[in-house]
Amino acid sequence: MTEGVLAGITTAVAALDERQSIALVKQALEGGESSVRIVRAAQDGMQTVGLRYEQQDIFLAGLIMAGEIFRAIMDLAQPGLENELVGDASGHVLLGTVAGDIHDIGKNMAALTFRMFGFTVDDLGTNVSPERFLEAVKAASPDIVGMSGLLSAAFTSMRDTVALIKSHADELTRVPVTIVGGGTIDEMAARYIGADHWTTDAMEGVRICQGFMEGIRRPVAGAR
Ligand code: B12
Repeated sequence: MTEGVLAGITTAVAALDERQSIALVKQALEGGESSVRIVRAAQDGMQTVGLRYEQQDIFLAGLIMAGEIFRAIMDLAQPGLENELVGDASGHVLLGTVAGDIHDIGKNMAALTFRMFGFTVDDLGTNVSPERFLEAVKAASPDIVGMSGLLSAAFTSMRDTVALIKSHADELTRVPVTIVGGGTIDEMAARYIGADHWTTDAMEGVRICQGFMEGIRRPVAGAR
């Protein structure tokens, strides 16, 4: 039954049908469905919204509507996410949506997921310039710099940010690992950006960073 409800959520979000999206999310939650799976289903619907926009089947108002629907779904799913996503990783993440981009739904989800797994997150907000990232890296010495963005133009901002941080490595007490995220990033974009890691999924991003933190904590063989 729940697979059908999840598919219904994807379809309702894609159709920008707020009432149906909310009704199905409530039904899924009441049926004991995982909040992670519910949010993933909604995220798939958002991809279709993007395609509809590209094909000029919907316009800017449709994107705005999609954002509102996703927010409403997150309000319902968040308590469940907080129960499901638990971990005791520690590590400090500096996070922001890069210059020129104001998409923040994914960034906020990434922030929530990192926090749920025990990371400390400093969220710099949206439209964050490379210089602002560097300034914050110098001030806070984070383990990880996470950059979010969905626009093609954001890939250039990500590339500039990664390059600026690397070019100041000798002034930093710790060179942070860099990870970029966003549903429009692919292998080719990732290669262009040059960050250490990339992902289109917040959970996967957290796992990558957990692995990185474990790696730096593991004592070197033979060391006292
Ligand atoms: C909703 C939406 C909007 C809303 C955003 C609301 C908000 N507050 O964020 C509004 C209406 C503001 C908007 C505006 C625009 N948008 Co828009 N938008 C979308 C849409 C439909 C969904 C994005 C979304 O929220 N997805 C759901 C979230 C949860 O997914 P996500 O972001 O991928 O995040 C997940 C992972 O990627 C990951 N993640 C994200 N960041 C990070 C970071 C780290 C470190 C980690 C580890 C993980 C991680 O975690 C999340 C959960 O798993 C997309 C379509 C798409 N394919 O994405 C278009 C899309 C991104 N928009 C697009 C466009 C063109 C625009 C506008 C230029 C439209 C216009 N003419 O004005 C403006 C740009 C404004 C700007 N300067 O940024 C295009 C971009 C095309 C391109 N390649 O450049 C897209 C792809 C639509 C399309 N197919 O044409 N948009």
